[in-house]
Amino acid sequence: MSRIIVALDPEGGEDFELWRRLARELCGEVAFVKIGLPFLLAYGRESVRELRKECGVPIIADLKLADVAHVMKAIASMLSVEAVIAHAFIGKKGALDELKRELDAQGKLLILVASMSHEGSREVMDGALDRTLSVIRDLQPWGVVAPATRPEIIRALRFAGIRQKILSPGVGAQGAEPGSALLAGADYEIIGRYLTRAERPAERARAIRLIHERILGSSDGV
Ligand code: BMP
Repeated sequence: MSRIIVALDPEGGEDFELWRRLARELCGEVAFVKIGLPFLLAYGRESVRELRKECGVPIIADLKLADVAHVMKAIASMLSVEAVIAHAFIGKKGALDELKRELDAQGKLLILVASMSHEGSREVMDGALDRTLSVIRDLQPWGVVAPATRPEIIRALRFAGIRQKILSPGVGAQGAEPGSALLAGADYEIIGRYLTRAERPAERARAIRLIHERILGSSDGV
């Protein structure tokens, strides 16, 4: 089982063929593909279907939803994906509680952002981590996003008893070493540019999987 989630984030002007090729190349090496607003704005909702033709792994829509319930529910139902990321800090009532019910009904997974990989996450979000954790405990999402760039946050979530899958961005281009988030207790490492800009993406993914395997033990079959 791979512990890599590849983030496909166009930065402007790339031909869709690039992502088609990357998906084809990386599909066998990753657990999930993550797309976000850049991908959807560049290529449209239909592109998700095109992506699927290249790659059978589940797709995560990372729109970091942070809105009132009816808007988030509408967005979630328009996306043909297996999982949806929302911000935890918006709270449950009139927002995440209804989104969770809707996603459960649609058979989609909810992933909540607890803390982010950039420095500014310390300014507001990390100060509210205790309250964010109580939202996570109450809602029991499938997964939680916590930064590879600050592994102490991942450890803090595990110490606080969070049993959800932890998905950690910040590996590679943002400075965290491959494997460092898994070492701290995460389940998956979200990796974008370090893979998508590599000369040989599949080769790099295999090298990362070897690191993961060494950390988790080969019995995991990563
Ligand atoms: P990259 O590996 O190229 O830095 O990309 C990181 C990916 O993880 C991007 O898709 C970004 O939206 C996402 N991400 C992040 O970088 N930090 C967070 O705190 C949460 C994220 O979802």
